[in-house]
Amino acid sequence: PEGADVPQEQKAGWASFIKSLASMTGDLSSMTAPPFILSPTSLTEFPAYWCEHPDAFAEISEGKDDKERMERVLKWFIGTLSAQYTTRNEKMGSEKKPLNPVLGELFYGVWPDRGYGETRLIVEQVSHHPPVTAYYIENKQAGVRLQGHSGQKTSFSGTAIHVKQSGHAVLTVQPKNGQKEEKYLITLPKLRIEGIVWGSPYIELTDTNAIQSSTGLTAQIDYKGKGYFTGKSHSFKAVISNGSGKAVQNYEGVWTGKSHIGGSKGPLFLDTAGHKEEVTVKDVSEQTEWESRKLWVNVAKGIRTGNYDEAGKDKTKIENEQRQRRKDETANNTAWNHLHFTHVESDPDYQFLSALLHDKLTPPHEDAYVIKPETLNVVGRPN
Ligand code: HCR
Repeated sequence: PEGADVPQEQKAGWASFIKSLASMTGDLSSMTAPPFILSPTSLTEFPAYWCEHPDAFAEISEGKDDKERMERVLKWFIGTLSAQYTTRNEKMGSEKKPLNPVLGELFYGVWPDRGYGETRLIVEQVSHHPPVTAYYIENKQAGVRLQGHSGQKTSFSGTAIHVKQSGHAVLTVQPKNGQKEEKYLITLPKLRIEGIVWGSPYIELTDTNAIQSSTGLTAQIDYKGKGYFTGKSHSFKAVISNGSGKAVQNYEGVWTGKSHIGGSKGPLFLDTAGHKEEVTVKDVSEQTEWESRKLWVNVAKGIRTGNYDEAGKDKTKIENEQRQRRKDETANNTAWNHLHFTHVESDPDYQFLSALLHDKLTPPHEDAYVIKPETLNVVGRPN
């Protein structure tokens, strides 16, 4: 029945939240939702999901030729999906509403060297309305780095929330065998959030996304839920094609478990159900004021312990401070400066790589947030 998974005392709140979804105008992040559906984690932490298999990320550069490297990029990419889209279900019982980051919020992390070099993560919230998160992930020793940004446009169909992701990522690989540097443009899939009426939301990926390499190779990934390819949820089919659009290899399976090369009975391509390595983050006591876990410490504690009054009070305090900052900027005619990223109106990598795609993207250009190399070792914003 409707609202079956909603705590009794929050059923009315959930019903009115669903009602308000109908009039939402593309940005769900700033809407107030009942406490049972709140996550204590800010969206600035989500880019860490790109690298919970730091070994797969590092090993891309060891591929012997462009085809093998593209296959490794695909393997790493498919391997990120279960972390990106099912972690909250596993840890909190259902998808939850993440904390809406403030402008300038920062998140840093590392995956320690386990024989393939250290991987570093730098995240900055570069826009609040609409929310946009910029990130940079690099393993210097392995010669791989990922730069991207992420935003969402949400709409409600009556039963499901549809999320169109904006932004893209560019992966740069310096092959270990000395071959020329390669770039891979990664576009992002669409999401459907199901289970809303019951109060236990979960994500299904829909539609398609692409990985376009500067070598000419393309990987296209198609997503289907239950009842399409296999009768299983979270299914995908992927195909790697060469520059003339001819398929060179197919893959299929589920992104939450096993997938196979060729067809469903082919050799194992990947099993994503295994171990994932969470990012290592400094203790809150060692973080600066703009770092996510420090900034939200009381709100997160309130949500975790069910002390929603405390959570609400601190959230209001943070939001009021932000409002004041924006007012001051308008009054003083100053602009907020990003610490780690520079905004560019048109990303040259996107323009070049998207032009190589068979299914052309519209528009053919997109903006980007480019890491400021000189700030790579800066931690925290000077107050
Ligand atoms: C849609 C979503 C915020 C955005 C999250 C993104 C798209 C962020 C970029 C990551 O790389 C991947 C990713 C994973 C998340 O699954 C996705 C979130 C799921 C829910 C959340 C909504 C804004 C909140 C919906 C509120 C519901 C649960 C009531």
